[in-house]
This record gives sequence, structure tokens and C-alpha cells, in this order.
Amino acid sequence: MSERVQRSSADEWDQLLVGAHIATMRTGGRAYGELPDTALAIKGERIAWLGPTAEGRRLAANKNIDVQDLQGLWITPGLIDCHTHLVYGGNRVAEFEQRLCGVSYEDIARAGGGIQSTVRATRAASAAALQESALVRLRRLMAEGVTTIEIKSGYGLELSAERRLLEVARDLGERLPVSVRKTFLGLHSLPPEFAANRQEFVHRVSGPWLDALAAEGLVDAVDAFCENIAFSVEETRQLLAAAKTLGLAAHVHAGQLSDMGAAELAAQWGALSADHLEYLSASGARAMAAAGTVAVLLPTAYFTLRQTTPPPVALLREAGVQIAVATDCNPGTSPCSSLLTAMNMACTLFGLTPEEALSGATRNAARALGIQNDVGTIATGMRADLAFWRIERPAELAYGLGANPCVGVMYGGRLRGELLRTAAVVR
Ligand code: DI6
Ligand code: FE
Repeated sequence: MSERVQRSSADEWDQLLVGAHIATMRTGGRAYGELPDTALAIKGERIAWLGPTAEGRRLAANKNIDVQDLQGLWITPGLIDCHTHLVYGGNRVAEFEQRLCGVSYEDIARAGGGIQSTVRATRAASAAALQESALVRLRRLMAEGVTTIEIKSGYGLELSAERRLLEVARDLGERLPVSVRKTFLGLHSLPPEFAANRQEFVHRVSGPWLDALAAEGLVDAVDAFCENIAFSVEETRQLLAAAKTLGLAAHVHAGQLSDMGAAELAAQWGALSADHLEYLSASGARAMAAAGTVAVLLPTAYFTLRQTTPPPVALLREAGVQIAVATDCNPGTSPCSSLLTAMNMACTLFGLTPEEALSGATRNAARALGIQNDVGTIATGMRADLAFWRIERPAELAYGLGANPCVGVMYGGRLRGELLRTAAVVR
């Protein structure tokens, strides 16, 4: 009986992958959730079956199914970059030079540079120009196995420019096979035209602007930069409350430069993630664990700002907080379009294990976006978003600097890349 069920489902498989090491990134089994001697069947956009190689071959025999022998490659879930500011105008290379002459990030921000200089360049840029520059960065990420990316607005800070950023983010996902999650980072920095009227700005962001953008289907989640150079806990709370009313998810930039209690706030409002967390108290970590709020670590921003206080990783582990890792790709604090580099730095600078770093860019990144039932692990029923690697063991993904062992990427069952040429197509 069970064989008949399996046989009838095998009739519907499109592809069977054999001869690979599979790192499912599921918990509870071997390291990296590795499944030895396992074949993976795909039907349409989804993983249809995982089981012993010999059985997979037998079920697929004499059927119209593509059987590919991957000859020792590793398969992981497609990587997920769960925190980026991918779309922006201009760059901040002059500020990079200033910082190297001793001017601090905060001083530059207070003098009207920093985020504000990117806001000026972004407001002046056309949608086409924004898309072209973001495409370059997105293609680099995708070449490293990224299949889902979160993209924040936050460099427009007026309704029309924020809309343009979110539309560009949406369009990137339509132009390329990658899945895009769109976050309205309305409270990123106070724009100069509201310098004398903070309250009015927070009111507009949390009220009419959020309502309009959400109604246009441009917002999956909101975000706020809760920091002494940006927005207070009370101001952030207003945006989180508005998001909750609309049934939208939330993220919070918390504890990047100081501990203002933003992690507690994020947890209290059931935010999916609190991000950065260089400055985090034990009570903040406990609150996050209790609420299931994921800690998104951004080591390339820490590196760029040459910070010296890493996030309290031991505390996060002890409290049982799930840890994700992302690029924070942005022109100011993380001009980085390499998630593998972020994974490396999560290990070398923050002390994560390579397995934690890879979980952070797959399973826990999915959780940080609320899409863990769809992507981030390899299991029957999950979307067939997969990355293929020429490596000996998965720790290699966090080990290299500037190395890219990705030889193919599959988006919803569709394969792109070199893999097509190097794997032996059996049938
Ligand atoms: N924290 C960051 O690291 C980015 N935004 C934020 O709130 C940096 C933004 C920038 O400097 O352009
Ligand atoms: Fe950020």
C-alpha cells in the first residue's frame, strides 16, 4: 500500500537529484541536518520526496523524470539574506575616507551626512537608476546561493520616494527569480524638512504613509532604527502598534550603538526580529527568547564601523534566542553584497560556529522573515530553493574569504548556473 502511494507520487516527479550530500539544516539529527545517501525529488516548485538513493532511483526508473547525479556536490537550502538596504542612490565612499581620518559614524550623521546624504542621492534618482545599481548587488548575492532577500526602504523618507524604493524592490523580484520580502523602514532617520517637527513625521510614517503603502501591497513588514541618533523607544512603539493593527510583521534595528531597551520593545510587540544587538542586556535576550524574536547579527556592519563590542552571543545562546546572520547591505555601514562574507565574520568576529552561521543564513533567516514553513530548510513540501556547492564539508561556506564555491542555484525547482554543465545528466 505504502509502495503504491509512493509509486503514484513518483509518477508526478519532474526531477530526481542523486549523488549529493544534503545539508537539510533541520534540527535534531546530524550536524547540519545532513542526510547521507539520500535522493531528493522535485515536483514543480516543491520538494516532493527525500529518501534512500536506491529507492529513489527505483521509483524513478522508466519514467519521464530527469535524474541528475551530482557527483559529490553539497546541497543546502538556498541562502536567505534577511536584512538588507539593497536599493539606494549614490554611495558613501567620501564618508569612508572621513571615517578613516578619525571622524565617527555618529558625528557624520549629526552633521547631516550619513543616512541623510544617501537620502538626497536616493530622492534624486529615477526608479530605473535605482534598479540598475541594485541589480548589480543582487546578482552578486544570487551568485552565492541567495534565493530569498529582504529589502528595506528607508532612504526616501518621503512618501513618494519610499514608494519608489519599495516598487523597485518588488520589481527586482519580478525581473530575477529570487524571492523578495519588502520592509517599510519608515523610521530610519529624521529628514531635514521635519527637523522641527519630529512628532509629525512619526505620525505620518505610522499613519497615512504606512496605510497607503500597505494598501498598495508594498509592505510585508515595518522596521525602525531605534537608537539615540535616530528614533526613541516611544516613537518606535508607535510604528509597531500601527503595524500590528494592519496585521503586518515587524523588525527593529536594536542595540547597534547603545542599549535603549529596543530589544525588549521588539519582543513585547512580537517583532519577528531584533537586528544588530551589539548592546543587549540579559533581560533583553530573555524577552526575545520568550517572544520567539530572532536575533539578526550583522557582522559586516560591525566590521565596517570598526566596533569593538560584539553582540553577546553566549547570552543569546544561553537564553535560547535563535540567531540569524545577514549582510545589512547598505552604502554607509555595510557596503557588502556577500552573505558568505557575513557568515565568515559571524564566526571570526562574533564566535559563531560555522553551523550556526549557516543556520543563520538559512533556517533562522527564514524564521526572521516569518517564512520558515516555506523556505530555509530541506524537507518534503518545502519550496525547492536550493544552493549547490563544490565543497568537502559545509564549514567551508564560512571558512573562505572572497571564495565562492557555489556552482548552481535552484529557484522553485528551476536550476541556473554552472551545475548544468558539470553534473552528469543520467537520463
Ligand atoms: N543601521 C545600519 O547599519 C544601517 N541603517 C541602520 O539603521 C546604516 C544606514 C546608513 O548608514 O546608511
Ligand atoms: Fe540595517
